[in-house]
Amino acid sequence: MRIGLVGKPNVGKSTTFAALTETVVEIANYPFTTIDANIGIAWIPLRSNCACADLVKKIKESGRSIESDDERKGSICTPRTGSCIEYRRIVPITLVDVAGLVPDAHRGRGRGNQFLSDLANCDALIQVVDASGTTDIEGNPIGEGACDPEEEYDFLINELNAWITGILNDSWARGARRAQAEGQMALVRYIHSQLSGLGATEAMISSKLSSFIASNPDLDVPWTWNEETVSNLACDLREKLFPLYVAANKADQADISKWIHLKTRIEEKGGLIEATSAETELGLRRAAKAGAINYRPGDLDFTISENAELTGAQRKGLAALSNRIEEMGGTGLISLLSSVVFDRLDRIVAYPVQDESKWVDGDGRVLPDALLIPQGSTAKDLAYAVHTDLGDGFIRATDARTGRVIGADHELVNDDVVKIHAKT
Ligand SMILES: Nc1nc2c(ncn2[C@@H]2O[C@H](COP(=O)(O)OP(=O)(O)O)[C@@H](O)[C@H]2O)c(=O)[nH]1
Ligand SMILES: [Mg+2]
Repeated sequence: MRIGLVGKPNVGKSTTFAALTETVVEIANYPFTTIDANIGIAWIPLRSNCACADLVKKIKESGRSIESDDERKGSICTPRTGSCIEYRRIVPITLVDVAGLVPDAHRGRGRGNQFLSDLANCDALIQVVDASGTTDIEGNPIGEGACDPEEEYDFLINELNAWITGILNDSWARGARRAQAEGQMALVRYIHSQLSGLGATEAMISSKLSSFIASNPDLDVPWTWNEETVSNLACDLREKLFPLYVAANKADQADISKWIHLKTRIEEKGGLIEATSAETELGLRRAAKAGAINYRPGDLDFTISENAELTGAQRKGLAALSNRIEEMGGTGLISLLSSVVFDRLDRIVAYPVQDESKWVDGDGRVLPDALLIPQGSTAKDLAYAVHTDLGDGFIRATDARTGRVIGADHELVNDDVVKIHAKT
């Protein structure tokens, strides 16, 4: 799972990235602070309790005792990555802080080409916009309310569309001619050859192409399509390739009237936009890292640590952060990321194990992996998500909750615990 943070310079991408990954990256108030794409890991809590809660129940029912650890508040799993406290399991998402983007980046302006290649492998994009409108379209500070977040949104969509249009138009007539002799599948294959680097699949292209043709009944044969028609197709493909969600950032400085238009527009089309304050999240993460407060990713508030030694100024700073998140109902960042992953990209969690009765791996680690897989994934898909060898050698699987044997095509559901049997 890979999510790209995109947007014009100076909207708070690097701050968002730093907050979510707790990695200290350069953050400054001028364009092009981010020289190369930063890639990091963001942690999000699963929406349901970790399967170790059920394992605890299972063990208790069988009359065995459990070694408990007060700090874990009941959790008994041993995550290979992330953590689990009080059955709240935190899992990784790859996050890319994409280099700043300016209008006409698809023509190579600014760091355009870097931008385009950075986002090629992303499952979804989160566009960070400056809801407060304090920076112009190229990211230069200009004072409050002088720039409209809607303009930012439109420019980014236009850039993405222009990029894909450019790729398709490159040799459209020649590529589309093949369809004359070989039919629509040949056109699908041509488009696929052009867009496979961006993560497009033939199935995805085929379905988008069919619906595009169906909704434009007056279209002539593909090899005669003009640039505008190809561009309209590119828009449809872009929506599928790079679903785009929006963080209305600097919301701490922006009242809703500044971005309500954009919000209405996006929500009318079924899109997702949420108020965020990356700066607040970063402040909280750093305070938590320093041991001053108790604050976990996704929490809507925090408490001051019992043994924290704070100066008056630090207490004041924390009180300000506390006011902000009370007003906003959290900083919005994890909530947005979680909606993208679980509601929009329809990820479910599955726990592969090697021992179906103890729910451990070969080293005795309890529920070591909580993998996010697309809804509709089969047992064999899960095997591939663990390791190519496990997928290639797949024989059958066992549903560790019921003990039933399941086949390669068995569709998994959220929270499944699965033992995979494979030839090695
Ligand atoms: N008030 C406020 N300022 C923010 C927020 N997020 C970022 N900033 C500030 O906006 C400026 C640009 O941030 P940066 O993350 O470098 O933007 P980027 O160019 O998009 O990566 C910095 O001065 C940040 O401190 C926020 O949520 N609220
Ligand atoms: Mg940056």
